[in-house]
Amino acid sequence: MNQIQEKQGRIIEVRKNSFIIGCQEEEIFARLKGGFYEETPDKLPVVGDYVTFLHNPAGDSVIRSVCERKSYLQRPDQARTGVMQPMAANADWCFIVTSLNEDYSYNRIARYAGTALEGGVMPVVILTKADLCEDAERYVREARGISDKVRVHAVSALTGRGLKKLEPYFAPGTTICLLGSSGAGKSTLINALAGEEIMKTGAVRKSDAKGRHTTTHRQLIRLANGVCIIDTPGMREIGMAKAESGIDDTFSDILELESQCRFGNCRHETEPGCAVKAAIADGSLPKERWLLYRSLKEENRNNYAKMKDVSRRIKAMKKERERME
Ligand SMILES: Nc1nc2c(ncn2[C@@H]2O[C@H](COP(=O)(O)OP(=O)(O)OP(=O)(O)O)[C@@H](O)[C@H]2O)c(=O)[nH]1
Ligand SMILES: [Mg+2]
Repeated sequence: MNQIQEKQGRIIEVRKNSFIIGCQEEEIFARLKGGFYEETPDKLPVVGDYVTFLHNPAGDSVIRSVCERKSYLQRPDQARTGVMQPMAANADWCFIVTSLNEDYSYNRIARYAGTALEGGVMPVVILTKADLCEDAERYVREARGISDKVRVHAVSALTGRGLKKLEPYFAPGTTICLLGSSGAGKSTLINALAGEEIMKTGAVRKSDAKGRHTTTHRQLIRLANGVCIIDTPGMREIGMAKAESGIDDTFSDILELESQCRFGNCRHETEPGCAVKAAIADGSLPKERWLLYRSLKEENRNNYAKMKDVSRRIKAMKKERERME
């Protein structure tokens, strides 16, 4: 009997004009109901979303609504058009995957941490390829200094080093989203943790250790132990926009210092009694950390202003279209 039924499922893949929903053991192709096209991009289903849909065993199933999210990862799109690109919904942990070679960057980890915290996801820095690094512990210490909100682990999928320490994150019902550069070892890590080759992996260039975008789309994988993993294609960069509170959370030590300045509106320039300047002078706040905080906040402000401008223009165009109709 080909009866159409309303069901609930989870988005496991987003394609150009269709979605794949995981529902019990089935994978169901679906499209959006018409009304979605009036919505802003953050209202559209993304990998990890729970949705209600009309299941049509004989044809197209139709997504009717997106359930309330407990977390949402997004970033400004790489073309810098002033719109946000959704990455994943309902993740509990965000594994920030960085390999211990040229890929490692304090600045980039701070950006990912800000993005995760802004989205309501706990950041965990996974320093991969520890077998290629002589002093992995030095990087672990440095990465821990990025924020008291991040946990840090050095691992090697090749030797198995550190993988046991990741087990506590794998409680049944948990969703883990992996973010990082191409070639950082995201898919390899998933395979190592799953104990089987679920994801395709690819070699990195010898000259600069960069990958070649082996994973090409975001995908949710359900492991046998009841854990869901969202693998994502490598990112070249991670810009800051709409991440004000995520940046503040990452750099909460600086916020604490700012609150101790003599003047509430201290610009940390020439004012007397500035706690930030005092901390830089006595070495307790590294100057580079302060400069990074300032530059991320400024980038965030500039991108946000651009975004508001784009949405104003879209609204004006929509109004004009309606007037002409
Ligand atoms: N030596 C060593 N190589 C590793 C390790 N983990 C991954 N690699 C290698 O790094 C290369 C890239 O790994 P992938 O897992 O495809 O990287 P990815 O992050 O999924 O890359 P994209 O899908 O392009 O985003 C592969 O050649 C892996 O074998 C490790 O722990 N040690
Ligand atoms: Mg991959």
